[in-house]
Amino acid sequence: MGTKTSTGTIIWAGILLAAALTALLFAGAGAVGTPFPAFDLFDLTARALPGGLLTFGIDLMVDTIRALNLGPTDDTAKLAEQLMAVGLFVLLAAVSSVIYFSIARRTLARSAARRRGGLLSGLVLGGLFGLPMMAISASLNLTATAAPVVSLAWLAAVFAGWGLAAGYTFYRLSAMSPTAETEASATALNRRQFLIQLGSAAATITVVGAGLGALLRNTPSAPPEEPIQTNAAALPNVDNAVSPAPGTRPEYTPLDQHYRIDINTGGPPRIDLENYTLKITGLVEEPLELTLDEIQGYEPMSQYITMSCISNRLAGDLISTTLWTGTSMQRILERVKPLPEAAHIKIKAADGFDEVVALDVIRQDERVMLTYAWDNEPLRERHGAPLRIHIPDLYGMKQPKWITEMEFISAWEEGYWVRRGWDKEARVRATSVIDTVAAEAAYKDSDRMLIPIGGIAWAGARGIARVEVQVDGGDWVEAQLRSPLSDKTWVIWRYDWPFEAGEHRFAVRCIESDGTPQIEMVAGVRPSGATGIHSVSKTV
Ligand SMILES: Nc1nc2c(c(=O)[nH]1)N[C@H]1C(S)=C(S)[C@@H](COP(=O)(O)O)O[C@H]1N2
Ligand SMILES: [Mo]
Repeated sequence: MGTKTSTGTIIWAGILLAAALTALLFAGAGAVGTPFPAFDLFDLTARALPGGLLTFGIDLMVDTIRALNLGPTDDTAKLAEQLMAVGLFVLLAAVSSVIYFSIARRTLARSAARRRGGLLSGLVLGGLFGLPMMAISASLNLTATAAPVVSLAWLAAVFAGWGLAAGYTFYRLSAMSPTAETEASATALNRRQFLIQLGSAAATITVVGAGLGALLRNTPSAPPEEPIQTNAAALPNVDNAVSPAPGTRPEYTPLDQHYRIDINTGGPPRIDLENYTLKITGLVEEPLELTLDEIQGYEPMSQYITMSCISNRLAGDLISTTLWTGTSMQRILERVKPLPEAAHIKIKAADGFDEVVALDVIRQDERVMLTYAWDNEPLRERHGAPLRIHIPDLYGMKQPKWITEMEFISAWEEGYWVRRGWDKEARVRATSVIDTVAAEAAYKDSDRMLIPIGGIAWAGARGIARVEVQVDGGDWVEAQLRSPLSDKTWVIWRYDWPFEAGEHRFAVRCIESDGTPQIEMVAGVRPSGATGIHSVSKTV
């Protein structure tokens, strides 16, 4: 590359090549299930980052999503994460090739064997960038379905191809550098032609590859085998006299809408369900491996459960309710017989996530449950198939999905998010939310007009005694409560407000079963979960 090849051209070529590389890798992941190193690199980065920085990044993302009203927090955040992963990867590849171009420009430009030198050095670039990426994917990727040799060969070929393309680009750009004034205009034309060719080839690969990858990627999971019951008609409180105010969220979350949060950029870890076993290790009389059939052989128990992410903002959408079915952990304890010195279980998951639960908690509460079904169908992949745990009264961060091993240990340890600065206990904070001020559903009651206001209140397994509503800073008035689906689900409340025209401010608070009032002081989600009073303004 001579003096006429501007830095701008070099950067432009680097970006084009990096985009094509990324799209090819993405297409391979979608078409044949090879690893997508961009996601693996991002997982590596996210896991290595200090907890505070990571939380700051996630917070920023969630706040942006909420501020811009970009849709459900969980899906949008996952998409944002994936776009950031792709951006980081493209950036790294582009920077690598720009560095390569500038080194080659200094060392090779005058060499007579520029073509061979370009291709060889390009191959070296491919190796220097590709080999670490392949190592990261080899050790971190949990989603690839292709055979390891296929993945290896494909990644090696794509990175080598990218390196060769960079080498060839260097050669073409440098070969066309003008050596004398007279050739200047002809070579400039050549260079422009080559750049146009490079641009269109790279753009085609990028668009086709990205499209193909996206198209083939999310093969929808098979329809549920036998949904036993998903309709509200069978819910335990159908006959309750208090009906939700119009616009209140569904009391029983449709499974497709249940929130989903986990640490995996590229999707759930793949688990071979055919050969799955749960390993029980550590301080037990009988270390063993339990098959799914064995676990399902115990008397099943079903519980309606509301679960929330500790990152759920006040009135956020990271909270849902469904029917959980599984085996009480007490049955498992009877089977494996913990040794006297065992005090906790370290629960390990296929994606590297882990948490710890005390044996005392299990002994005192039969409802701690190894869960294999949700909404009367086998647990879905994204929600932790084949096994996850339920521990009453705790935020989702304490409840691993995709469980592979339970190690009985003597001393408490910090779990995945606790090591990253979140609450050690993560007991849920009581919360209450206004879902609707249903002005359009106003109705006449004797001589007054009433407007139904409604929403949810939840205090984990501690239960809700009372919900109160306040209008324009006036007295707190008691709302009606619908009987909840269970003692661990949210309660639907409703207040039919004597209507007055104008703009009004509505606030809600709840009181737990034992009389503890909801914390009114405003706190953000980190480290212990959000608190504060939810209020909305509306002109009616
Ligand atoms: N293995 C594993 N389990 C996990 C997580 C994870 O990242 N990996 N995330 C936890 C968090 S933070 C939450 S809020 C819940 C969410 O469960 P859901 O996605 O099924 O709603 O899963 C928990 N269990
Ligand atoms: Mo969470």
